[in-house]
Amino acid sequence: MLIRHRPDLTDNDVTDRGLYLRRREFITGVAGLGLAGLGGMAGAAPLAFTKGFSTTEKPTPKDDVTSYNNFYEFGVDKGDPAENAGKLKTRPWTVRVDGACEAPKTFDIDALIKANKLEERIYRLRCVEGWSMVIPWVGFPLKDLIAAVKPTSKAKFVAFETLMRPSEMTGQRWDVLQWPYREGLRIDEAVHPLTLIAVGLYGETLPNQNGAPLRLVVPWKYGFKSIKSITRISLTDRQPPTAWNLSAPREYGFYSNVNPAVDHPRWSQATERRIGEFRRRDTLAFNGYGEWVADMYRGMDLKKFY
Ligand SMILES: Nc1nc2c(c(=O)[nH]1)N[C@H]1C(S)=C(S)[C@@H](COP(=O)(O)O)O[C@H]1N2
Ligand SMILES: [Mo]
Repeated sequence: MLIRHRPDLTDNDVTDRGLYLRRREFITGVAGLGLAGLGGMAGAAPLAFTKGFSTTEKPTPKDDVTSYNNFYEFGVDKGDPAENAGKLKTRPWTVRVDGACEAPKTFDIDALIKANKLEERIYRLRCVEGWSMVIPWVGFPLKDLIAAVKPTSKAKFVAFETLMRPSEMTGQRWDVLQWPYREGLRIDEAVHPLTLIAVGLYGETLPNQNGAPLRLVVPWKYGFKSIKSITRISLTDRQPPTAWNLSAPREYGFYSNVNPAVDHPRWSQATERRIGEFRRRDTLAFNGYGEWVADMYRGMDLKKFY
C-alpha cells in the first residue's frame, strides 16, 4: 500500500495557537515529500507525508520504539506486545465516529488514510512510569476527523475505544483492566493542532505493537492517554470513563497532563529515563509543550485535576 499526497502543508496547519512564534525549537515548514524506503519489518508499508511540527531532538531508535511497549491487550511486560501483537488482524478495519454530531460515520481505515493529508510529527512521549522516547509519527490532526462528522454544541468531550477481540488480543482474557481500553479528552484538547491520529511511525504503517492501524497521540499527556488500535470515537456531553482511571482513580486522573510537580502516589514524576540514555533527565511541564497547551488549563488546580 503506497499512499501519496501533495506536500501542501502550510503554516496555517500549525498556527492555530500561535505555534509559529517559537519555530526555532522545531523543524516546521514544508520539507518536501517524505517517503521512507521499502523494507523494514514484515507487513510494514511506506507512507507518503509532509513534515509537520516536530522536535529537533534525536528520535529514539526504531528498534526500541517497536520492542519496548505498553499494550496490555497483548500482555503486561514491555516485550509482550512485540511478541504477541502479530496475531492482530488490522484489515478490514473500521472506526465508528458518532455521538454529538450531525454526520456520524463509519470510516474504513484505508479510505481514512487516503482522505487525510499525512504529515510526520516527531514528538516526545512520556510514560507515567517514568521513561520517555522521541517518536517520528506519521498521521493527521484529530481535529480534521472530528470536523468531518460536524460536531454539535453538545460535543464537550471525546471518548475513544480500542478493539475488543480476545481471540487475537489474548491479554483481554485477563482482568488486568476493564476491557475494552478506553480513553477520553476534552473537546478543546481533542481539536488542538498538536493532537494526532497516527497511522505510521518511522515513515511506515504502524507496527501492531504500536497501535495499528490507528492510534491517538497526545504529546503533552502521559502515554496511557494515547490509546491504540481505535475502533470507536464518540462525541459526548459528559466526561467519559477511562481505563486507567477506572482501575486506579487516585493514581491516574482524567487529565494526566505530564507534570513534574505532581508526583504519582507511588513514585516521583520529577525526572525520567529517556530510553537509550544513562542519566535521568528532568521532566518538563506538559512534556515541553506548555507554551502551546497551558492556556487550556488556566485557572485549574492541576493538583486536583491530575
Ligand atoms: N489500547 C491500549 N492503548 C495504550 C496502552 C494499552 O495498554 N492499551 N498503553 C498506553 C501506554 S501506558 C503507553 S506509554 C503508550 C505506549 O505507546 P508505544 O508502545 O507506542 O510507545 O500506549 C498507550 N496506549
Ligand atoms: Mo505509559
